[in-house]
Amino acid sequence: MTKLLLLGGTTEASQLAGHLAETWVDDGVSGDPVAGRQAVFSYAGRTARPAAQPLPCRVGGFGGVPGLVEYLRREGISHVVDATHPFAAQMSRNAALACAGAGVPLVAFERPAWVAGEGDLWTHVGDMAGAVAALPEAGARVFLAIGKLHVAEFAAKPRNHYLLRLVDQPEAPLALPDASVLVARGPFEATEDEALMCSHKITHVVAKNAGGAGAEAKLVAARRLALPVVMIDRPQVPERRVLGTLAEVMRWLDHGA
Ligand code: 3Y8
Ligand code: NAP
Repeated sequence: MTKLLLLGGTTEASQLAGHLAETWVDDGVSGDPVAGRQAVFSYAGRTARPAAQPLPCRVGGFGGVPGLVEYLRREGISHVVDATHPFAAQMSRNAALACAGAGVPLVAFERPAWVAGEGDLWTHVGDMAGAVAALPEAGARVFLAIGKLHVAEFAAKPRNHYLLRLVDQPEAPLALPDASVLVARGPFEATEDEALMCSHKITHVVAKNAGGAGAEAKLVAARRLALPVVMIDRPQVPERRVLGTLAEVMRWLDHGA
């Protein structure tokens, strides 16, 4: 009996959920799930209206490592795929520790990091503080497309203008005195991001090295506009097996390969 916990929140997670919904549910005739194979999709609950998934879905934290161990045991989870974002380091850390503790096999399904190409003007920094330090003291017009979690750190350089792109309308006033907010959900298109950055007279872009296509548009636009990009490198996560394609994940699920 296979019962998969799919830790989601990214394009890869949605891709896998769609594939499992097609191949792990019935043949359309019997109406019963294929004997012995189930999957549950998990969101953290960070956004107001997360995209619907074609699998049974749970939303919210598990309660740290102990909560996740308890969940794995209570729900009889036999496999975990960590398809969270490369910056969801806490979740990945908890999954690695909980699966080791509960003896449940785990793989990460993760896209490779972006690498600077011809014409890219990137400055690599190790974390958000490094990104703030890399910006001018004043006069810059910064495209902050990093979500809302770390916006307050940029208040250390209040004399720049910030364009924020958020998934939901902020509930509280922003910690930045000179900012404008765009509410939009990816994936984004390079031509639209180029037009957006031109209309806002952007001089700098701050990005997480998310990898994948969903957040790449602003990097393509920055290259076309010859704008500098402050690239935040990925946080450290514990050693675990990382698979890069849907086919590899399915081989692992179906044959343990
Ligand atoms: C809640 C689920 C899918 C997944 C789509 C991907 C692509 C579009 C691009 C920019 C960059 C950013 C942000 C981004 C992208 C995909 C993917 C991706 C970046 C949703 C989603 C959830 C989240 C959480 C959200 C964070 C924020 C990060 C916005 C759903 C839409 C900046 C990351 O306002 C907030 O609180 C936003 C929080 C975590 C980063 C942060 O730290 O603030 N993602 N994003 C998931 C959950 O609750 O478990 O609402 O439908 C998913 C997606 N966002 O199914 O197609 O795969 O990366 N998400 C970054 O990459 O830098 C936007 O604006 O250019
Ligand atoms: P995080 O900092 O690594 O996790 C913080 C806590 O949120 C975790 O300890 C866990 O709570 C809970 N959590 C995170 N992901 C979860 C999931 N998929 N299911 C259930 N609980 C989850 O995570 P984050 O960076 O805030 O990301 C939250 C979600 O947004 C993830 O699903 C991630 O894939 C998605 N996302 C994040 C980014 C990003 O830039 N960080 C970008 C795109 C999408 P407990 O400890 O209580 O279990």
